[in-house]
Amino acid sequence: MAIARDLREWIALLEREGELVRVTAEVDPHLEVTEIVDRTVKAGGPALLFENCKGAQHPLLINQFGTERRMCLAFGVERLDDLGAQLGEIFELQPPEGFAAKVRGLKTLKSIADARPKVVKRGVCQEVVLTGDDVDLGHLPVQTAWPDDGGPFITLPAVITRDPRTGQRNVGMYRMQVLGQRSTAMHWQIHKDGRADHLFTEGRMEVAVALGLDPVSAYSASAPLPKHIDELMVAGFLRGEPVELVRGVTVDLEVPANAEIVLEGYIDQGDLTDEGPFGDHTGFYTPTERFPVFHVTAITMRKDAIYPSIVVGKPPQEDAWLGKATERIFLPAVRLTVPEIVDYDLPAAGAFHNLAIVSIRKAFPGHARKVMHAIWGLGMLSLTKGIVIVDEHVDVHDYGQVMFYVGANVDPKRDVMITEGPLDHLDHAPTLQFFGGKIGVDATAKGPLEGTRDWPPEIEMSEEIRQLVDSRWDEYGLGTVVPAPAGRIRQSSRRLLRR
Ligand SMILES: Cc1cc2nc3c(=O)[nH]c(=O)nc-3n(C[C@H](O)[C@H](O)[C@H](O)COP(=O)(O)O)c2cc1C
Ligand SMILES: [Mn+2]
Repeated sequence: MAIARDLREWIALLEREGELVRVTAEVDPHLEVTEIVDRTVKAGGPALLFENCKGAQHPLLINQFGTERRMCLAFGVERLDDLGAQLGEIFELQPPEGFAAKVRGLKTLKSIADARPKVVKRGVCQEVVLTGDDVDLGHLPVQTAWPDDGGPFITLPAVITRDPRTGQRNVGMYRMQVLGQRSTAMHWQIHKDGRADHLFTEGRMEVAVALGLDPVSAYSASAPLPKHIDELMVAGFLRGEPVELVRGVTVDLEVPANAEIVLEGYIDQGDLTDEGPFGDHTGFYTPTERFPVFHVTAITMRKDAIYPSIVVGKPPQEDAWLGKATERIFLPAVRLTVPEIVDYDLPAAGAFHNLAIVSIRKAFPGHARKVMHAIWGLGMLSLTKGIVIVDEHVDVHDYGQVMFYVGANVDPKRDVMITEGPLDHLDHAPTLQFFGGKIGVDATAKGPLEGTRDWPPEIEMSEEIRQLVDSRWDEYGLGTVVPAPAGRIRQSSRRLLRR
């Protein structure tokens, strides 16, 4: 499946697939767009291109990622699960045996070699160059999303910085509150790479912000990669084609050549502003906090540039699908360090850091706790507040099934672990910001070595009778009203724990 190479190709693809509606009526980016989008997202509706935004000179694209189907179109895959396979191939690369395996291995190596961004001379993102007094963020249809928001916020940016120690690039998605014609706040949270780059920089730091990228590059800015890994390299790998970059006009940074809009500028050490409040993906307003000021020295654009936005708020919102992509893409990486993990699910309703459901191949007493500790030590997953561990046969994406095992398999005194550690920047529940309690629930089957009485077998119909009923179904005259029994619950890990 073809992957869109820039935002225009992406919009054309969405239109061909019946996944985009153009709205010509004048709408107000102040609150009105949010209400339209909130209803559209929750109904599984299309991407929206608002062509006539009150007070602005540019159209606004929103809800481009708002369904599983669009997410698959963005990445050129049939199912989101296929996303993990691409990275999985790299992690599982073994010295090949036989010709076919060698060819496959070479292909994988080539796709890694081709992933690095490529610097080119010219890019459409610089068709229009505005500097000095011509810079005016007021021309963009920046949304004020919720009634108590502190102002308009740029919500879908790819913020490009450089680590002064290594010269390595970082790209992060950090919202930017518009403060005036030529300045914004930069909301990089305490655990993020852009903030670390800033802390290591003395004096002035150059920053570039790309808006309106091809969907894979835009996604990559939100991917929780280890600091030394360039998000645009991963984008190139996932696209199967390197991201092209051009040199900035007023900054010594490279920016994606295909961007609709680029903001170039700088942040001075110690130059802070009040940021917020902001109706956040937690479903609550995050209060005002001090964050750095970003001064814009140039806006470069494509002709007739399209401005991208996203609404976050009470889940589910569009960002739920960016999160699901991350969940699927990173499963092989998680398994690389914790191979007994079969699958995991971060429910959108848990705002991603509140709850992780993890299925494991349990092999020894206390195994569930080992996996909890591993997750609390793993990249951004370390911020997870609650973890539920289930046996490998449980479908972690079926929350009813998970609740069944949490209810049935758990002795709260024995199987619940309360501990503490770092928490998400935005979590308002803990007594202290950034640090507080964690809960782990072991909902696996237990054995005598874990101090239980005899564990009863789970109810299952015999295969013989299932087949009999299958073969006689038509005779009963029930048609298809009665659904086939849900997936068979396979043997649980309790056998392993029995001596
Ligand atoms: C729509 C959206 C908005 C986000 N806004 C912020 C934000 O304002 N501040 C922040 O630190 N992270 C935000 N994130 C999460 C970061 O983009 C994510 O943690 C990413 O990994 C950061 O890049 P980094 O790991 O290079 O720092 C947002 C994510 C999404 C999908
Ligand atoms: Mn990063």
